[in-house]
Amino acid sequence: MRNLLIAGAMAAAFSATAAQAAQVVTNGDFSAGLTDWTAFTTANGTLGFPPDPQVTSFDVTGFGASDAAELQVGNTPNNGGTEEGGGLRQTITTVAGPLNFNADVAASAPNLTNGEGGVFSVLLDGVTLDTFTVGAITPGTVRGFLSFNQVVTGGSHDLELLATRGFTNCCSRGDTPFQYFDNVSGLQAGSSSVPEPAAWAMMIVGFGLAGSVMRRQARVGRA
Ligand SMILES: [Ca+2]
Repeated sequence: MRNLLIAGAMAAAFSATAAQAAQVVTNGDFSAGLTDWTAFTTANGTLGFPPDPQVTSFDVTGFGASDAAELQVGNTPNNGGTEEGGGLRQTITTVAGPLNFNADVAASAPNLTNGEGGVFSVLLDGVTLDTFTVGAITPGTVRGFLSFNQVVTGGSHDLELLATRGFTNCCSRGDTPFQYFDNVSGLQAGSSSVPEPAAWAMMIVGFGLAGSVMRRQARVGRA
C-alpha cells in the first residue's frame, strides 16, 4: 500500500511533464510582426490598401490591445471581381493525433456606410473547419473566435486564416471595416522536454505529495 501511494504521487509528478501541450503555430500572437506568416488573396481578392496587411495594436479580444494582424478586405475592386478577400497562412508541423485550434477575430467599422463586416474562416489543407460571420455592423467592433478539434496525420499541414467580404463600391477607405486576427493557437498533447512553469508547479506538488506520504509512513513506523 505504501509503495502504491508513493508510486502514485511520483506518477502524478511525471505525468505533469508528459501532458505538456505542444504549440504548433509560431508567432500566433503576432508579437514578431508577420514573421512566419504568408499573405495570400482569393481570386479577385485584395487585402486592402498598403500598409495592409500589417500588424498593428488592436483590442481583438475585448480584454486589451495587443499586436494583431490587420486586413481590410472588400475595400478595393481587383480585376472587377465580386469577392474580395484573402488572409494569412503558415505551414505547421504536427504529430499524428488531435489538434486543438483557437484564434480570436474581430471586425471594426468606423462608419455605417460600408459596414458589412465580412466572414472569417480557418482552413486546414484547404478544408474549412470553422467560420465566423460578422454580418452588418454598426460603428464599432464585433468580436468572435474560430476553433476546431481535428485529428490530424503527422507531418506538414497548410493552415489558412481567411477573411472574405463582398466588394461594395460606395465609400472611402475609412468607411470600410478592418478585419483582425490574434492569439492563433494550435495545441497538441506533446512531450516537451522542457517543462513550463505550470508543469514545474505540478511536479513540485507531486514530489511534495510523495514526500508527505513517506513522512507519514516514517511517523507510523516510529509509533
Ligand atoms: Ca497579439
